[in-house]
Amino acid sequence: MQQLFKSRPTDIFLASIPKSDTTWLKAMIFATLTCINNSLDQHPLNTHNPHQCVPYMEVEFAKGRNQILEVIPSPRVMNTHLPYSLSPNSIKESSCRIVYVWRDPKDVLVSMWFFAQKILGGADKMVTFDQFYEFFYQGLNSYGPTSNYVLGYWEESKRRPEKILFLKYKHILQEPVKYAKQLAHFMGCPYSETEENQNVVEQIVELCSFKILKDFDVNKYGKHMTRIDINFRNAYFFRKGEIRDWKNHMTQEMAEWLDNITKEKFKGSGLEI
Ligand code: PAP
Repeated sequence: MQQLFKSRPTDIFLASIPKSDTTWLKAMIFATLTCINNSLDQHPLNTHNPHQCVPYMEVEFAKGRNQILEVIPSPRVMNTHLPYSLSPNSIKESSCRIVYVWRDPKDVLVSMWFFAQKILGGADKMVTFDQFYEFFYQGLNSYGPTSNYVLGYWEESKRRPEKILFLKYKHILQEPVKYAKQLAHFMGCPYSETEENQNVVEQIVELCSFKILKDFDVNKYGKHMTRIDINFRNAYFFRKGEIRDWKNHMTQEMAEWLDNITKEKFKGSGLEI
């Protein structure tokens, strides 16, 4: 992928640590780019899971299907879970844009644990929450320790704000319309005054909301990835969609330990939990 992937200046990448909110941002970015051509009650998101609408770059490469990425018309939207340091140089060097979404690592951990339980199935493969916490605490997480990961994107977003838009899950949840507008502006397709007056932004936010997306048949009963050993149901990408669910799963002490590591790593960076 490092050698073969050629980024286009118009590309938009969604980057995140898994379980940070990729599904929602995929829906928002895709809906923003396609709302002009679709009435929202007939929009493809009514019948397609957001992961079917926006390809996952490294999975396409891993499956040898990278040609699929070549034929997507511009502007292409893709997601990646790669740390910034491992992104292909062509992404770093081109004027393409990256939307990064960050979530409190404690909520990422909880979300990841529930997801892992569902996809791995059989009790023989299960780890307890406490074991999972221990791995996470040591930085043993898919794609690496979360603090190092996020700092890579954070530092670059400070250096090149025109290239990386750094968003936080909790902020989007609190003010989705504000962030939907910021997202559209960053992607180079701001809403027109007419669209704003017609409440297009509010309608897109509603379409992409947890409560609406999760109830579409495709997201309740569908599948979009097939692997013999792993069971990926679309429903697994919609669990609670809340902040601070960690309070229901870890002790205050466990939370403080994780926060202390994060704060220590973030020291001097300007980034806060
Ligand atoms: P991925 O990295 O495997 O693609 P991702 O979408 O980043 O997963 O994370 C899933 C989380 O986003 C789930 O969080 P939870 O387990 O704490 O509930 C999921 O519920 C949440 N999520 C999915 N869609 C939405 C949405 N439309 N609004 C808010 N949260 C959402």
